[in-house]
Amino acid sequence: MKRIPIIDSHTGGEPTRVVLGGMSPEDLETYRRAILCEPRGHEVIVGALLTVPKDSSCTAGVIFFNNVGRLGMCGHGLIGLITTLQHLGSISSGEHRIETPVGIVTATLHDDGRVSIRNVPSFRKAQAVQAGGVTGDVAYGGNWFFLVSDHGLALTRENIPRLTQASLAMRAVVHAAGFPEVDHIELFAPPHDPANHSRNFVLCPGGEYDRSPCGTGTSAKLACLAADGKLAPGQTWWQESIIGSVFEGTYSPAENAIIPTITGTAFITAESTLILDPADPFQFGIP
Ligand code: PYC
Repeated sequence: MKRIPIIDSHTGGEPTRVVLGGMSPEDLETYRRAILCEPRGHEVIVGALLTVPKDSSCTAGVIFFNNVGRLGMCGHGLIGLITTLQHLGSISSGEHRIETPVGIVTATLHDDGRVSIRNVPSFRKAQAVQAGGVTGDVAYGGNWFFLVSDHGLALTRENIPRLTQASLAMRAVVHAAGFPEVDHIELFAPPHDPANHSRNFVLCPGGEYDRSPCGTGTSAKLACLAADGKLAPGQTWWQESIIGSVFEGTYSPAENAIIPTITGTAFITAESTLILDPADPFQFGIP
């Protein structure tokens, strides 16, 4: 029997499954779907494999993965990871450097349990790209996004199947338009709660939608707002998700980029050990 210890959490409704051991990064493709997907989980979960950092100034390294592959960075996942490390008694309040595949992210664990992540440099690559009847920006926030406001769709939970189909179609057109790196689509509309600035719907690479406002997506949004002169350094942006959860975003300027800081809260939901039985025909998940 193979045993993989995990801790589950959610950040703004979006689940993170931290893998504490039982495998190395080289094994990730073998166990990726076994860890995340049915029958032990579901397609929405983002995995976070703890690794030994190459940079000794870092508290930990992490590789994020989902139902279809690896992610460069994951904002909600990093908030979940920090909360998990606190739950384990491995860290306390203060700053912690975490090594991700796209660079070092500095996380601050606040005394009240909130976590702020100072993300990798984020920037807008292309403005006003025409893609199948909509116009949007291509931007990077640790992952690649196509950000659209003129979609004409209602950002409501009842409309999620339609938003998903429309976003999948947009992604195909954006790829054909010369931006094959875009793996997330982010749709914007006015917030439902007037305390916030905006509401979003984020399609993830594997066809699921982010329940949280998406940390890397909010970073990409801040980069576009900064490029348009619509948000000043240090000013707060409140981003609401399709289920109403909220991230707080600010940025500081950098060369041809911004450094976003995203704040949110995660909650631990389970401590568990996954068991892979060689006699189980679905030990590696349902293909
Ligand atoms: O929070 O950055 C994020 C994220 C990416 C995919 C799902 N969540």
